Amino acid sequence: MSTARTGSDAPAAASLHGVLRRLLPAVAAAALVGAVACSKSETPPEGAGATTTAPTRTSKTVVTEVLPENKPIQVLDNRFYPEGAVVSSGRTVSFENDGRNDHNVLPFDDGAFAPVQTDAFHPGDKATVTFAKPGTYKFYCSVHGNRDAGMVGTIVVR
Ligand SMILES: [Cu+2]
Repeated sequence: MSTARTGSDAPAAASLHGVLRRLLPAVAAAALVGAVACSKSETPPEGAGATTTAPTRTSKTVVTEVLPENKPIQVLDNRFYPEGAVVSSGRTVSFENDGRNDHNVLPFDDGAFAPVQTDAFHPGDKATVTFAKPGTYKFYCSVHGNRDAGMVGTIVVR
């Protein structure tokens, strides 16, 4: 039994090796393309400690757009607009439910800011959140998503 087993395993391992060897150039090429795309979108400052590990970073949400003083974060069906914004510390950000559904605005990290609850945020409602300290505040609507998907936004407080 054991000899039959090793007998059938060996060719499988060998062919896997062959497959890997054939795939390797393609994988390397894909990684290279990814690295180029990454460095292009991220544009790391020259000589600012950029290392070869940089391409592994997924620059998914780099928030740079400053939220104008009188502009709210619109809460739509089903997204926040803008999805990300930079504000100065101490700023009160207003959230406006411009959708046709109830929504809420919950911090990823419980207690990071006072949440806007669903029963206080019907269509047409406005709510304000004050961000006292600098940091990155991610938020989501639990009615239409979670921390990983759906209605998710980010406010960067400087
Ligand atoms: Cu929602």
